[in-house]
Amino acid sequence: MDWIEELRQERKNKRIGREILFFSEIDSTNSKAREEALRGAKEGTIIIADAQTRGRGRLGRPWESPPGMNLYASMILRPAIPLADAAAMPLLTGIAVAKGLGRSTGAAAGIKWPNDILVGGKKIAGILAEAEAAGERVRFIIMGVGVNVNVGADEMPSSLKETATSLRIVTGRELSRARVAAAVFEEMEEVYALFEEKGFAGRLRNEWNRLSVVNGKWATLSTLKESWAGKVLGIDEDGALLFQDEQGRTRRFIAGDVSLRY
Ligand code: BT5
Repeated sequence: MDWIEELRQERKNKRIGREILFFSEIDSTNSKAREEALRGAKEGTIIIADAQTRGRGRLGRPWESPPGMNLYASMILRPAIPLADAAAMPLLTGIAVAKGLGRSTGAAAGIKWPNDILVGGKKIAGILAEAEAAGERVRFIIMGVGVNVNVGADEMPSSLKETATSLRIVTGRELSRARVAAAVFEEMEEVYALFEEKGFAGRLRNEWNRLSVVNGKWATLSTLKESWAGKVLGIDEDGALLFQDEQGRTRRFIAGDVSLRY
């Protein structure tokens, strides 16, 4: 049985992954998921590709997506929430990915705000959220997840050698993509249900802060306009990152990139 069939069996009576559309090569699973969502695909439908030719990150950055070894998946979600609450979606997906990787492989995965998943300080997975609104409400959200599962150190492009890793590199063994994906989707099923029931502010926010690798550290936050250095206090109820500078002034950021100052 191929890994997609194994994953379908695993998810068939669930909500997240009840339907899985597979492509051996595609430009970007997020683009395909958006097309399918516009055509009315049900919540929980997942698009998976073996390879992406134009896998992307935030701000048009590329996501390396070689064939035959990793996970590239986009979930179609239709949460009944105002657009203003959609900022929590990538954060709760970060929780699901970090816990799913831990559960399926034992890797100690943490989150670097807003939603990089790191093991041993190196990026092992990334998340790309793209929402479509209908007035003030969310029509659908595409949650794209890329996980480096079996890519080897020697197969990484040289630009990523210092900053990226994979589950195979950190565990020293070849892993089943079906098992890793099933664990991530199962965790997603749980955090998403909790989010719908109770929102992000309570348990999910605590869980996020527990998994964060930047809390309590000195870091620099860069946006397109500025850089700001301070100590990370954690995320607030809206998912914004709180910083405190040397003078004790606090600031909150809703977007940007964090780099740790060692
Ligand atoms: C992300 O963006 O980390 C989100 C990546 C989401 C990828 C998934 S794959 C399935 C779905 N379909 C898509 O088209 N996308 C999603 P960002 O935080 O902007 O990080 C991008 C940066 O990460 C790049 O500029 C590189 O420095 C680095 N990078 C690229 N490919 C990588 C890889 N495979 N592993 C680790 N780092 C990578």
